[in-house]
Amino acid sequence: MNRRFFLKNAAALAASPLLPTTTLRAESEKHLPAIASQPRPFPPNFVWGTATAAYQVEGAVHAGGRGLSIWDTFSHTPGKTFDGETGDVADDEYYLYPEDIRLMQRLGVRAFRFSIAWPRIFPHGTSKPNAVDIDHYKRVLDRLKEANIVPVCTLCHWDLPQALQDKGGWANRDTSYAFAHYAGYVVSQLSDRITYWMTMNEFDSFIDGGYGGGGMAPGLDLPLGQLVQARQNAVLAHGLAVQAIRASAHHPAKVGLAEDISGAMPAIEDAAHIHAAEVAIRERNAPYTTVILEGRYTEQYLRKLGRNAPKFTAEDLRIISQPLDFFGINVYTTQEVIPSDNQEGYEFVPRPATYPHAQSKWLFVNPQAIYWTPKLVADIWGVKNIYITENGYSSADVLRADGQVLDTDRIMYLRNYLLQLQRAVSEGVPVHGYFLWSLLDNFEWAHGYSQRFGITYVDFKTQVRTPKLSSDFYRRVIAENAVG
Ligand code: GBH
Repeated sequence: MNRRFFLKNAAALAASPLLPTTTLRAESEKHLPAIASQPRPFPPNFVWGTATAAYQVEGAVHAGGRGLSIWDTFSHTPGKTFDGETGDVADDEYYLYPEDIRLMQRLGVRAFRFSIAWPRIFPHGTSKPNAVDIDHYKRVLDRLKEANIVPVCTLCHWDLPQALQDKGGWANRDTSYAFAHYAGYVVSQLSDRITYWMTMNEFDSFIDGGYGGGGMAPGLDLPLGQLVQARQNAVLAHGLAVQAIRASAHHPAKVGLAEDISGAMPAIEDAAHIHAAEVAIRERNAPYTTVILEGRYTEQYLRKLGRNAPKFTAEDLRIISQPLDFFGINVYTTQEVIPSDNQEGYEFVPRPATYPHAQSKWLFVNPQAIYWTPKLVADIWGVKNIYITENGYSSADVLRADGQVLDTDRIMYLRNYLLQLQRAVSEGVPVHGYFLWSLLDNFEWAHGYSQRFGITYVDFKTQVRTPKLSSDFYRRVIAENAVG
């Protein structure tokens, strides 16, 4: 398209009496190797995928002996979610998974990131596992295998069994051991079908959002000291689960997690700004990524918390910082940093009121997020295997009478983010794959069904799925292994 555009304009210019046409032609030919219109390639083995999570898509909350999770309780509590919406039915994927696997085949994805519902496997939190739903996941995995799609499994995408919440949930250290027990059991049952495992999704979202006054289940607002201990229990659970996965796998297992790094990027790309962003990102992620990758809390984190600092042993830190096979990063947005002569040495720049955002007000659009976040993680911590485990955009999608959803804003977002990802990969940032959030519109937590992240439109009354224009965009990216 760019090439044609260029030629048309070159012709128009050539017709102008003011310019020497011959030179212009020669010049334009020289510049023509239209770099701008050439798709920018990804490496041959780059993994393209899509992502979902159990409570957001499965529905069937009473099928197969499933117990309650904190999201059942929370979404059924008046006033907690948009319009009182719940995940009771969601995308009905518990039953419709063959159809969704066909959607993925149409896209041509190599991998599928999904999560297993903990309350399906341990309906009562601990005690006896429920074999019925192990069989359910075996059927899903066998179907994926037939479709030649590699499963990438998250063990907990926020749906903590309610029975464990009744004993304090993540604020109770016993939950860390219960999680490791669950992880070990699932892996013992499914390691012949799954190689890639992620312990958890986004600590900050379900801990600070769920226990620190945010809008997430279980909807608590604990005193700071207890919140800080819940953070520590969650990273401890991750470390214990990494050990349990490795101990229980009968087949090769690759273990990682999916972390929503709280982003920081240089407002201007010079050495001083980049340094400020490095310092900022390490401190901003002190309770999660930093302690997992460094095996210690930063001095600033401990000093600022004072008497509320986490209680831990040297052994805890060793467990928390188990080496990982890969590091997953969910990238949506970031925040600019400038150097400062304050005590920290950096300052986060407040976003101007005109800063663009998606339908979701928190989702500030900044394509550089997907360049800087993995780059800084690789540079600061020497991480060698990074996957973008989520990236996506919510749009006020409209299903037209002719059956099309023309989500050009989502395409604009994806194209610009993928161009920045290509920039990172071509500079040697070790990102090996990308999982688009999401395969289909789904239950967007406290926002219910009011915010659509899918590249497939879902009519939640009929469960009819309609690929949006962005599906065609992504299909092309995958087919060409390039973005242009
Ligand atoms: C991811 O979170 C989740 O992993 C995924 O389940 C989710 O569907 C997807 O992104 C899209 O949101 O609504 O103002 O209270 C991304 C990080 C953290 C962003 C919590 C929204 C709540 C902000 N999310 N945050 S608000």
